[in-house]
Amino acid sequence: MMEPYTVLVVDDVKTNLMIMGQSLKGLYQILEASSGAQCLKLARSEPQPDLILLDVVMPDLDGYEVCRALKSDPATAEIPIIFVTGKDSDEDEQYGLELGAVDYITKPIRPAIVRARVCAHIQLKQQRDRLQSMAMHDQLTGLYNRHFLIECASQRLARVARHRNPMTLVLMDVDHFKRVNDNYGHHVGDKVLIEVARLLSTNMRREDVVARLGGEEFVMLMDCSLDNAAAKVEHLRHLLEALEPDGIKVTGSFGLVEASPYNADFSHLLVLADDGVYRAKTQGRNCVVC
Ligand code: GH3
Ligand code: MG
Ligand code: MG
Ligand code: MG
Repeated sequence: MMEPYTVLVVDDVKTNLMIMGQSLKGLYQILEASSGAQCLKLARSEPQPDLILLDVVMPDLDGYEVCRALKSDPATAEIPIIFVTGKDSDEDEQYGLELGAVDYITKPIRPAIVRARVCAHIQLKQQRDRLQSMAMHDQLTGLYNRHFLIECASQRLARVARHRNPMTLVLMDVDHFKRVNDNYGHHVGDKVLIEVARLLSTNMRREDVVARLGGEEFVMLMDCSLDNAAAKVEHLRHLLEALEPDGIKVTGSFGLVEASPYNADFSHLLVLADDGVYRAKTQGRNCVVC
């Protein structure tokens, strides 16, 4: 049940790698590194290890330096590190923990202790991953939620301001959705929202962000100019019209706005996109307004 979790074991002595590998066998996927440099390389590549067992005394980069490097890089800072080392003074242990390690085990290696501590920390990691995922996704549709959207948008908008990357924000509001609930019930309304969400996410590129802002409103962040986005969204509008989830005709009104270095504030962009949606509604719905 825990197989998908990966533990990276780092030690310059082969026997140590073997003993630790043996003690975790069957519980986790094991990766091995025999130097600090190799550890950094594996920690930065996909799939990322879920935990690192890290020796301290190694030629070249020692474990403390490796830990410092991992903790200072946002891409690896969250990986739990357990030191497994012969350095057994209180000062060493305190130093290791202050560098950000979650635990400190002294050699000689006791396989049962290594296993028990790894299991405990992997369980914590599992819980944290679950909470993190819940905090960023919408429960009904599985899309990103408003909270994540705001975080992600501010990061992307910073890139727009700094590097002039193009970005277009799309707001979509399902037309007369209240009627779906009124005519078919809330449960069917929910199913329609799930189908609409699936259509949006399967027709966007991987780099694009698709989120449920709330209710029957969806936001997409597209890494392209307004013209390109408008063409894709027009296609999407057709697909939505043709979807007919549960045999119900569903359409949407779309408002688009392109971000620029001078206009890179998410809430302001959202107001402008909402204005587009409002105009789409007054123009008879089921249309795209830029
Ligand atoms: P318009 O074309 O002007 O947008 O009309 P509308 O009916 O879509 O707009 P309105 O804002 O009046 O209604 C939105 C409806 O969406 C009302 C609300 O009950 C429904 N709704 C919001 N969230 C959910 C949900 O999670 N599930 C279901 N089934 N309905 C929801
Ligand atoms: Mg060593
Ligand atoms: Mg609405
Ligand atoms: Mg609506």
